[in-house]
Amino acid sequence: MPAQRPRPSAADGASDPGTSNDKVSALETFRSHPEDGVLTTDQGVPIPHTDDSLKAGERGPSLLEDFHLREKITRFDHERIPERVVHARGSGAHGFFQVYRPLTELTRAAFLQDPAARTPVFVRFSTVQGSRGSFDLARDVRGFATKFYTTEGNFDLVGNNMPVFFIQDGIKFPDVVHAVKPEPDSEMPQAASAHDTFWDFIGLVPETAHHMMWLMSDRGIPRSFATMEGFGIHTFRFVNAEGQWRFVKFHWKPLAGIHSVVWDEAQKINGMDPDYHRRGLWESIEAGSYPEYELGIQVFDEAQADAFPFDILDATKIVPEELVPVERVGRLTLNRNPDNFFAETEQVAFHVGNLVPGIDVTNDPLMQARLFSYLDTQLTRLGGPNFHEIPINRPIAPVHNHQQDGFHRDTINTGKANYFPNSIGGGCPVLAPGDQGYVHVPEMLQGPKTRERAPSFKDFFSQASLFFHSLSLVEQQHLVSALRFELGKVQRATVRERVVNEILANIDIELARAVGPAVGVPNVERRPARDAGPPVDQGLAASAALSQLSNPGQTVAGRQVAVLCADGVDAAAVEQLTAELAAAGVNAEVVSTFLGPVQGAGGGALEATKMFSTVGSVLFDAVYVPGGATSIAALRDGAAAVQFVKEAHAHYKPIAASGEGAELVRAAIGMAAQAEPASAGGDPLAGVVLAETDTATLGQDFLAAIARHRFWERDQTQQMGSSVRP
Ligand code: HDD
Repeated sequence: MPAQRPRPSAADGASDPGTSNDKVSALETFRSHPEDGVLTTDQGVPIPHTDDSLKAGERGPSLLEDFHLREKITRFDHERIPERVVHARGSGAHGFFQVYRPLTELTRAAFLQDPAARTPVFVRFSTVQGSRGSFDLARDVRGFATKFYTTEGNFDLVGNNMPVFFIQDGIKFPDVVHAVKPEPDSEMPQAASAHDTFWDFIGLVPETAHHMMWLMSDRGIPRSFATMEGFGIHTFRFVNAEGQWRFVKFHWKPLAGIHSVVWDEAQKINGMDPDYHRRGLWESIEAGSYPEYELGIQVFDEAQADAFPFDILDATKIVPEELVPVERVGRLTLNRNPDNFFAETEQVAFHVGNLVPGIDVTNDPLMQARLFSYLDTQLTRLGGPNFHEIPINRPIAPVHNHQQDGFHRDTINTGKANYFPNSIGGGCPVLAPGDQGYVHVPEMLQGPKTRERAPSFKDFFSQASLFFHSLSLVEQQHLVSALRFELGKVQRATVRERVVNEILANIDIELARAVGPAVGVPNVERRPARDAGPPVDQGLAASAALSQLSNPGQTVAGRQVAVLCADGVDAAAVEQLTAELAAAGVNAEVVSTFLGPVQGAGGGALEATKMFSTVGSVLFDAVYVPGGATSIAALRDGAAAVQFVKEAHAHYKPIAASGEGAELVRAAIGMAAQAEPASAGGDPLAGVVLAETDTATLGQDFLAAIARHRFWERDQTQQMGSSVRP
């Protein structure tokens, strides 16, 4: 029997491979824990290297003969039954995609040729870390997986809401996922990266730096699925009918802009409505405020790629939009909710290898491992090899082949000819003519069979710094707060210290100084990170596309406004404003102390659909307080309405008031101002639209404020980027 693995304690510095900067010697580790033995395969074969898959050349494709890679990924794929081992919590929607212009010169992909054609799609959004029943507003990466049911078969774009990934080679995927998921002894914490194992991994694997920065930024807590970007991440290839190919990166650009919540809201929303994102998606579609995204492409050739200051096969790197602009080439509209969650959202199976003629992969070693993993994991999750027959996975293109039998076979194959070639079945199905079938790009390969990382992958920090320096001051400040929160939850001082001095300090020394002292690392110093190569000048100081503030969007459709009312409310004013909001796709709900009819001052009634005891301001994007002396007196009597406005104000949200409603708003803001130290400065009335007597432009002004989303200038402390900016 193998010996039990010893439990290193927080004080067990000797066993911590990170206490010195020297590369960990396998022998030393073996000496300190001989009962652990050396790393082996499941067959007991010793493994000297588990960070790179076996490739044909250091930048070449992964090899099928890499039994260590396949065993490691296979074991990982089947860890969870029946929920997905990652991306377990998901929400789906049907829709369609339409291309703006024929992309014939770039690709022969059928669905990218005809602007009149609508290609059906199914999209599944997800969080990565949590279980199926976890909450939506975890600080996490969001999956953004799209299945295009094209006339030439299914194309799956299985992306995320961040353009880079934690690791460079898929062989490390089990490691990063194990590190971020709940810890194996206690199964804690759920859906959170703020724990020792995740940050231990980050400190020891500096290639994670760039993605870690995206996760700590506001991108990790999106306002909704409709207000986040999507990225294919890897470099793909477009191939045209002549066989000419170029590299391509895919983007989804949300028409509603890129918006997030603040961390305080996220934590409250998780308690108040754990289904916040799922509900938002569902209700927007039901209301006809369809989430929409434009497909963006960055196309470049080999010569350009060779000149970039990074390797396009490295999934921890972006191609800055300043280097290759994004062309918006089509639109995705999500317009139908699933009929059945399990049958569709749960059973949908995406696969990076679901490619159509005209789109090909590259030798990105992260992508290469994915090409194996998805189909493999789905064999277990969906109970056998026939899951492509489940309605949500079935292509609209006809399927003819000799695959047969297995669990849950739906198709009834007929005839005797179940092999190719055959004469007794008329030779059917025949091969697709060369100009119609899928042909892989005939790339020349050379190089020694090797487990190595190319030197061109070794600059781990330049783009992490570029990201940080591209953020606005307020976004930088949020990132600092997120790092303080996350590292503040890490119990082992050595882990915190390594992240501050080996990771953050290499991204930006001021960033490290802003975080270190708060998390018990007072002596901040830049120390070399493991295996990191020298920084490579990226040729630009900042990239505007990386800041959410420069992407406010083109529509406010889908936003939610709370209208605070009690009996005696100015119902006419409410009806007028909510009609203006509705025309822009904004949903207004009457919130009161009770459900049901709220009497208007001059007769008539409004319907309260929400009450203070079941909702909070965190579930809305903005607040409107209409007039009506009796209504305002009643609302000011109870603490709930004032607290509602006060909290919305503290979260920098747009607030509008008409008539006597302005009094309540002023009182709430006054209380908010008292709560903040006067030295915080700022403009508390920014984004507060008060129309005491003249309401002519109220709707228009309020909608403009909603489009801004947040008013950070209310509070000077949200601008204190000077302490983190270089
Ligand atoms: Fe993955 C699911 C996205 C790297 C292995 N992945 C999964 C989903 C998304 C992504 C959105 C959920 C799909 C759904 O909604 O059903 N994964 C990514 C992105 C990656 C990435 C953007 C890097 C660029 N993934 C990655 C690697 C591996 C996997 C390197 C393994 C070598 N991913 C899986 C998986 C999952 C999965 C274990 C779990 C459930 C499933 O596939 O069907 O195979």
